[in-house]
Amino acid sequence: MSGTPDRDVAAVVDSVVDVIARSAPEIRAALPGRRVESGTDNPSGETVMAADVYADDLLADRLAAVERVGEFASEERESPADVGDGLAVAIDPLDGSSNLRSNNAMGTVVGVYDAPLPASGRDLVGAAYVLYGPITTMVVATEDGVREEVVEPADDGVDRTVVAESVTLPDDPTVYGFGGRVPDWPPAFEAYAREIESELKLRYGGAMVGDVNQVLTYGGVFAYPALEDAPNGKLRLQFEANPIAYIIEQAGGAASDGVQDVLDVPPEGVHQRVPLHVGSTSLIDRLEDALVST
Ligand code: AFP
Repeated sequence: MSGTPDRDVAAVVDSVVDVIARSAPEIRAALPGRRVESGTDNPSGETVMAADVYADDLLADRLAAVERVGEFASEERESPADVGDGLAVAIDPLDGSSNLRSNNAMGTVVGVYDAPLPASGRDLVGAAYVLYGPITTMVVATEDGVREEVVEPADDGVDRTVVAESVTLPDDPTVYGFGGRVPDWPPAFEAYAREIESELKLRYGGAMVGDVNQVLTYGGVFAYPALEDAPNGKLRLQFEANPIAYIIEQAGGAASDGVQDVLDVPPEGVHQRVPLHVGSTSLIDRLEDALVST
């Protein structure tokens, strides 16, 4: 798998992103009728909504059929599936599905790795997220940079319009959003949060993709930190943290688990969790200073 010629890698990433884009209008259209719990939990022990199942099944079938995709893994499935020879694809099919009942933002996250899963973030060759907001947008990161597209349904499937060719975080940070409950934040993170909240505007919607997109658009910091009772935080390295870290770093920002670059976190398990802090480099540097000084 590793050492795939660059031209092949780019073509496979394009094919994977095309599947995500073509599926987005169908996933969005399926949401209204799937706002109920499926009755099952995912491997992380979280409630699975009917919409999670729909998105996962749709994307699994289509991504497994992409030429030169050899491995597929999902936040909703116990272990990766061998689907042939080629790159590895890891997805969170519907991020923020708890927001479905309250009709708030949700997303789909995908990472393409040139290594067997679980893989290091350094093995990512592409990543993307779809944001189901007032409009459907898709942010795509490759070695060439980050672009934003508007994705709309069309008679023959989907209309994709690139609205920003080279997305970078603004120089001046504006917003922040921190997950978990304040009483569960370790003291060092709480002290950092108090500094940040005196400087920036709170934007927290409960879906990582929506909250990260605020940071990408306006500059700032998003974190789902280590908690007193969950030292590895909540977000999954393979499906959420690595792809988001790759996107933010390709856009000129930074991503940390509190101690090191997220992309350097050693992969130990497919569903391993990791504290995630991403955004403007200056704010991530301050976070690491705050956490390592304790
Ligand atoms: P769901 O997919 O279960 O809604 O979880 C979303 C998520 O994984 C991530 O998108 C959010 O940043 C985080 O959880 C929100 O967690 P809290 O509900 O604890 O704030």
